[in-house]
Amino acid sequence: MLLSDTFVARFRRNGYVIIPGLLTDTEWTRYASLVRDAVLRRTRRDTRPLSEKSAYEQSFIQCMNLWEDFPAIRPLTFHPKICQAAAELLGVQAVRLWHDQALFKEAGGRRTDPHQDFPYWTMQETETITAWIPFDGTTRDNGCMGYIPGSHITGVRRFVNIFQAGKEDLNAQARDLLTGDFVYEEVPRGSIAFHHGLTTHEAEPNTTDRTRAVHTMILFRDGITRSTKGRHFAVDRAGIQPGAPIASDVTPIAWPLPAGRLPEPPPPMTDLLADVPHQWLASGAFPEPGPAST
Ligand SMILES: O=C(O)CCC(=O)C(=O)O
Repeated sequence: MLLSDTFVARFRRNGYVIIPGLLTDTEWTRYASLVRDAVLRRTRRDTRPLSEKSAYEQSFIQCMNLWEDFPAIRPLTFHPKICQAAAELLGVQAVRLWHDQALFKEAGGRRTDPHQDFPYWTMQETETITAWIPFDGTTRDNGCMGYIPGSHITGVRRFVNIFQAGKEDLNAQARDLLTGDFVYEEVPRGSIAFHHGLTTHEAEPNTTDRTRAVHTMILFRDGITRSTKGRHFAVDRAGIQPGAPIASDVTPIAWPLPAGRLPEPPPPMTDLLADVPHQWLASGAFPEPGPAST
């Protein structure tokens, strides 16, 4: 075991936990720079100021599946210690990657609205976890997360359409999720916050003059099956049918991996481009075809 029983018990009780020391200082610095560069590259054609973006985009810039077109980020997304920690917190033998994503809350960026993650995913079973890596740490001022402790085990599940923030009454949608008070967790640089897919969470606005840079990986128990409803590129790209185990090169095993072997990415998503929700495109979920860049 990599983690102490205390961390595991805290995660199982609260639905989130903050763990120090999974990356070396050298790794931390290197990946911070690589992820920042990748986000700059993905967003280089978007010159809009924050005020012209949608309310959703004002919560964060979202760049998904960086592991596919930025090979230098792959060792972070499939980092053996982070992925092993995720498996231990869930109490499972193996985890797969659903997708990775950078979530950059720009200076002046608004609150991330309260939500659970799991309703966005087309999975039947719920052993899911996000590793949330804030490269400069997070504070109440720059967009730290707030979690409702124990909300992952209340049995409540609710889809909150944060993509339509500003257009829909998200407070009404989220009402059932507010089963307790949010606990805001400042995460020191060097620590990683993990939360369960059913944990209700939000993030504070960024009132500083610096972007809050975060990379995340969403991991799920190997063996979880596709739900009967909904679409998501993580299953549609590989033609996974409802009820079938979610297992393909789009969602590869993240832990355990043979030492030194990282998954190879699937073919790019261009064939699905005609028919995808706009937020996937806006968020860079569909990398441009062409040579991989680092
Ligand atoms: O980084 C944020 O502002 C929100 C993150 C989040 O909701 C998540 O990782 O599930």
